[in-house]
Amino acid sequence: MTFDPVRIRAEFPALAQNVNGKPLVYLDSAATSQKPRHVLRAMEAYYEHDNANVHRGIHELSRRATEAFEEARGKVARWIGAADPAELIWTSGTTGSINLVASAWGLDNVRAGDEILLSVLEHHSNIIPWQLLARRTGARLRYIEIDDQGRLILDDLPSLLSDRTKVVAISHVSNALGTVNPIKAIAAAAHEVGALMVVDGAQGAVHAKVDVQELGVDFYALSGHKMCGPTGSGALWGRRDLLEAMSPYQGGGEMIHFVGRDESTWAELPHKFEAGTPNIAGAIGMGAAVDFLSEIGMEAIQVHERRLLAYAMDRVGAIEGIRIYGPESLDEHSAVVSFTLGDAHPHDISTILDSEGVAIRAGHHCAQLVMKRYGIAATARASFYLYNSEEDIDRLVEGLGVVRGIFG
Ligand code: C6P
Repeated sequence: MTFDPVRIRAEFPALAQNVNGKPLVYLDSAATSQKPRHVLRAMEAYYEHDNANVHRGIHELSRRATEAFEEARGKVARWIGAADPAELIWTSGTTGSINLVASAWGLDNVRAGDEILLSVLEHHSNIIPWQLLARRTGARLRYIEIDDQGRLILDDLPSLLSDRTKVVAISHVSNALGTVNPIKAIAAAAHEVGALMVVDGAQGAVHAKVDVQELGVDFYALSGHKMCGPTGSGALWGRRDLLEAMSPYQGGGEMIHFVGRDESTWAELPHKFEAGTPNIAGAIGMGAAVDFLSEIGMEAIQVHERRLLAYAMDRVGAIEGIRIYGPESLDEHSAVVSFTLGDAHPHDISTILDSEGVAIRAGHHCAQLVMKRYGIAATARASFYLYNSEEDIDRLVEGLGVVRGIFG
C-alpha cells in the first residue's frame, strides 16, 4: 500500500462517523489508536475458525491457534529487530511489561542502597513499578530533570549515574509532551556504570522504526493498542541472557517444565513468563497490526506525521493565548501537541472540541511529574497518527476558535 492518507483513513471504520453532528476528527491516538479492518478481520478469523487454547491441545484447532499465535510473536519480534522471537514475551501492554521487569528482574537484582534512575518525563507506568520495587528493597529513586522545552537535561547524567545505579528506565517518547529521547546515548551511559537500560516504548515503536539491538537497550516495552492493534495486547522484549537468568513473574499453567509438591522447574523462554491462557486474539491482532504498518512503511508514516506536526505547530502556535509544551525542534518532537489556552481549563477545551466533533485528551496524561515541573494541573493534548490529515488540524484550529469565543 502506498501512502495515500485518504485510502489509509478508509481502512479505519471507526473514523467514518459523525460525533455531535460533525464528521469525527480523532486526535487522541496517543491514548489509543483506531483499528484498521485488517486487524479486526484477523481477530474475527481467529475466533470464527481457529478458536482454541494454545500449546495445549493436540487437535487441529489448537494447532492452528498455536501457529497463528507464534507467527504473530515472530512478526512483532522481527518488527523491533529482536534477534530471536523467544526474547519477546506477550504482556497486556507497556504497564504489564514494565511491572514484569521491575518485579521479576528487580527483586532478584536490586538491593538496599542501589539506585534506580528515572526521568521527570515518565508516564506513571514507568514510575510506580519502580517505586514499589524501591519500597520493597530499600533502593533509592533518582530523576533526570527536564528543561523548559521538556527535554532531558543530559548534562546531569554523569552526576546521576554511579556504580550504585542498577537500572535506568526512560520513555522512548513522552506521551505528555511528545519529546523524543536519545535512548541510544542514555543506554551507552547506563552500560558504562554497569546499569541496565529499560525503555518504555509505548509511544516509540508506534511512530518510527525501532531496532532494539541498534538502540543497545536491555528491555523494551510496548503496547499493541497504540499501534493499530487491540487493547490488552502488548509485549516485552528482553535480552535473552537476562530473561534466562530471571525468576518467573507469575506462576500458573504453561510456564512450567515439571511440577513437584514443593519445587518446580520452569519452561523455556518465552513461556516461562507467560503463565495462564494468554490473550491469543490480542497477539494475533497485534501481529496483524505489524503487517498493516509494515506494508505502509514506518518511514512513510514518520514523514507524514512530521509534516502534520509542523503544520499543527504553526497553526495551533499562531492562536493568541496558546502555550505549547514540548521541544521546539521537530527532530526531538513526536506526533503530539500539548497545550494550554489562556485561562481555559483543558477539560473545558476538550468538552468544547468534542461538541465540534474533535476528540483530544485533556488532563495530566498520567504524567503528574511533568505537570508539576510546569506548575500546571493539566494540558490539552492533540495527538496524530497515520490516518490524520491537514484538514483534521484545520478542524482543531476552528474548534479552538470556538473555545476562544467562549472564554474570550
Ligand atoms: N498512555 C496516554 O493517553 P498501557 O496503558 O499499558 O498500554 O500504556 C501505558 C503507558 C506507558 N508509557 C507511556 C509513555 C504511555 O503513553 C502509556 C499510555 C496513554 O498517554 C494512556 S494514559
